[in-house]
Amino acid sequence: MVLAIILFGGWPATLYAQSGCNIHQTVRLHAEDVVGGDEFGSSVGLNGYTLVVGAHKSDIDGEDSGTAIVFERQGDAWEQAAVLVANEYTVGYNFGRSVGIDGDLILVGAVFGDGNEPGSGCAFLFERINEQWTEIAKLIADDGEAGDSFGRAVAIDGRIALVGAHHDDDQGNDSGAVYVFAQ
Ligand SMILES: [Ca+2]
Ligand SMILES: [Ca+2]
Ligand SMILES: [Ca+2]
Repeated sequence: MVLAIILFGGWPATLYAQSGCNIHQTVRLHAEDVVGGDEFGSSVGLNGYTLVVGAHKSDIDGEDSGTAIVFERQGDAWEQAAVLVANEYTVGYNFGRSVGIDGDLILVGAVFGDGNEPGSGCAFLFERINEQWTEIAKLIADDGEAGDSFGRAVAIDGRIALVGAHHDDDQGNDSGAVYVFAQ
């Protein structure tokens, strides 16, 4: 009986299951079209039978634009279901540096994306609609400044999303900040 599932990052991402005291590897995930330097596995998220893996150095939309790859469990296998990119030109964004998932929502951080200022960082919200993952919102900090690293960490639960900006300077150099968004 599977009691818990633990995900480890790194290349390649590997799925482990814990049963009793013994932890054994059950699946080694590979994404299609991943190449050297993409850093697939730099972020991971799991909700039920859907998981998402960041590859924030992917050149899919220009150098280091980044991507996040969605897998869905089909029977005993994890099948690649979507390759997420933002609707805008994302060269250098590092999209996928962080990922969060809850139900039919996925939040993807783009730590060097354009927000309030170029390079202040941003995050993109996707919703699974009719089996298609569709971008529905872009999150930015209204007071974001270049280098804030908004999007280095994200979390989502229901209609509340969190985005970390650990290089924000409001309380001193790189003191950091977390932004809460509610729909
Ligand atoms: Ca790259
Ligand atoms: Ca800073
Ligand atoms: Ca600030």
